Amino acid sequence: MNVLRKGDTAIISRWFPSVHGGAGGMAEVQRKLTKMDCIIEVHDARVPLSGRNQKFLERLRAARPHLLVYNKVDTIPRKTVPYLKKIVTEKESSSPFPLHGTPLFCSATKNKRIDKIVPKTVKLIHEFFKHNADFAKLEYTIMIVGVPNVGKSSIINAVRETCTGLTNMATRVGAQPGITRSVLQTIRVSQHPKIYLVDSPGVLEPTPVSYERALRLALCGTAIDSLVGNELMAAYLFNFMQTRGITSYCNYMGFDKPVDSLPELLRGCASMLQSRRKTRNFDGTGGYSVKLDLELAAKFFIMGFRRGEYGKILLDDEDLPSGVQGWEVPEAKDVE
Ligand SMILES: Nc1nc2c(ncn2[C@@H]2O[C@H](COP(=O)(O)OP(=O)(O)OP(=O)(O)O)[C@@H](O)[C@H]2O)c(=O)[nH]1
Ligand SMILES: [Mg+2]
Repeated sequence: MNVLRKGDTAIISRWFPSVHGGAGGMAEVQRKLTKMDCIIEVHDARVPLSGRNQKFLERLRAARPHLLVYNKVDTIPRKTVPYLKKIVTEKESSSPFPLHGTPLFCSATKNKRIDKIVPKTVKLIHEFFKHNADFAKLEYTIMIVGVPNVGKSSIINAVRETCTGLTNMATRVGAQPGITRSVLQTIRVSQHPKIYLVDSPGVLEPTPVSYERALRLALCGTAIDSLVGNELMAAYLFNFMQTRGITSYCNYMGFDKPVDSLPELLRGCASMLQSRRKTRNFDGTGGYSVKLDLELAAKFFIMGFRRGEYGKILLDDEDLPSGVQGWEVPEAKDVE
């Protein structure tokens, strides 16, 4: 899983395609970046290492203050956060352009640490430009960048609500990747100091390091499911859970005990959902066969993960110290 063969990178990069803005979108973001006072890079806390586009970010950090934000912290065990901060900071310390400040872990939908974003950003801007005598500003424009579906627009809405009390959505949010289609108008999120946030489409293509990392990103909804394939994602998720002894899918899927293989899981799930697919027989008889809909079962299994039904699960868990688990699962309930 970890070693990419020739051609694999091309397949993987198709999973994160131009619908998110592609080269045009990236160029648009880069053009706008030169006018920004700061960049907030947003990631999904379940994959704190898998989704970074290192080259782009290093170039960026040389020119602008940059805050690294991990959103959706509600989806990972709270005890892993201090370790993740340390792991990310250590990995970045060898970069020619190390991180500005410490990464912030927050949740837009649960309103966790959203109130820290504006003060942290203003502090970073002041530190970055402190030797620049021309830099005396009363207002700041900040762009939010990141891979698709990590919650960039949700963060803008949440910051705006925290700072102004306005609860209507200033920018559209959705569970599919590619909701924000172009660099949008600036949205004022704070009056004192005057701060404008600029939303952007999820144009940062992750650098594909391995199939494993690409599949983790896909499980978090940053790719187009139909291009990756639900059964491939389900196979990865099942293997991930099985190797860690996570069996919390049983309640959600109506199993009274863990299953041994993916086919068993998908067949059991399709039977539980009573989902069958009618397919034409190509044997000249003109008849039809009815089979269990395993594709739908795979989607259902993945959806359970995305909705947090199996508990809080950190996917990039390899670097945690031994004895610290990357998952926290609900108590097993008796199946009726
Ligand atoms: N669990 C959880 N879900 C979140 C959080 N923030 C956002 N989401 C969900 O993540 C999905 C994507 O949110 P968006 O704000 O549209 O993400 P985006 O990065 O702007 O996406 P694109 O514009 O498509 O690139 C939505 O279903 C949100 O409800 C969070 O803190 N926790
Ligand atoms: Mg968006």
